[in-house]
Amino acid sequence: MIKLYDLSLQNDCRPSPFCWRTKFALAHKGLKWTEVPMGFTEKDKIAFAGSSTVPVLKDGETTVKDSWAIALHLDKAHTDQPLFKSEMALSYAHFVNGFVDTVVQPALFPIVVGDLYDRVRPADQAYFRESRGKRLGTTDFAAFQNKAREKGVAVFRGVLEPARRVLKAQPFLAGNHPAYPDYVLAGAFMWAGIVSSLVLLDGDDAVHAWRERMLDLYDGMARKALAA
Ligand SMILES: N[C@@H](CCC(=O)N[C@@H](CS)C(=O)NCC(=O)O)C(=O)O
Repeated sequence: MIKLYDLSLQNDCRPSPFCWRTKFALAHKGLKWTEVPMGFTEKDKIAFAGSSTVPVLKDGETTVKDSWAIALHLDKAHTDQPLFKSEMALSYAHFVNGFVDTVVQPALFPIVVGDLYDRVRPADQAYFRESRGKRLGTTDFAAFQNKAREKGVAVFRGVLEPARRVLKAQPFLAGNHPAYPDYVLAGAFMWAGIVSSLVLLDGDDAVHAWRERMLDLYDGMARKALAA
């Protein structure tokens, strides 16, 4: 039995980009799992894992925290349908993981932070204001977002250029079939798409067509979450 601890916002919507990496990875491997929703201020639920962030995965007797560590664990513990088919595939995925963590998501955060705050559960708003306010230097997230959007959407599209070049040549970052590099980038789009109606991509962008393919995967798992 696999249990995934996932961040929950208002109406139990689940935008965590890191948890989406894990959900895609589990679906890729054909594994079944149940989810345990957790609010920002319900860290007691994941204290058993020694973690203050999600995803946390409980796989039988094994507990794993951190999305990258979870991906490595899944391939070791469940060898069918590998996420990483070679040492080189693993290295490429690791690179994309770092690229999304340090470039893509930081470009996205300022342009959706106001919308994100609006979706945080009332009980968690003070925590979000305090923690994200420190990071941004303001708690007026709506004004910060408005200002950030003046240039931020173009900046965001710009940072996607390395992915765009690959996706002009092939359907998925991993090649003809999706794998972990795709799940990592798709997680960032799920984060934004679940909390915000901001149009991030032009319709003729190769990244747009790829995102549609990602939304269709695994019986439309991600598309259903966006529509909810
Ligand atoms: N490096 C971690 C990052 C996980 C992370 O930052 N998760 C966010 C949710 S998107 C979280 O749990 N935040 C809790 C908080 O900010 O208090 C991973 O890849 O799992």
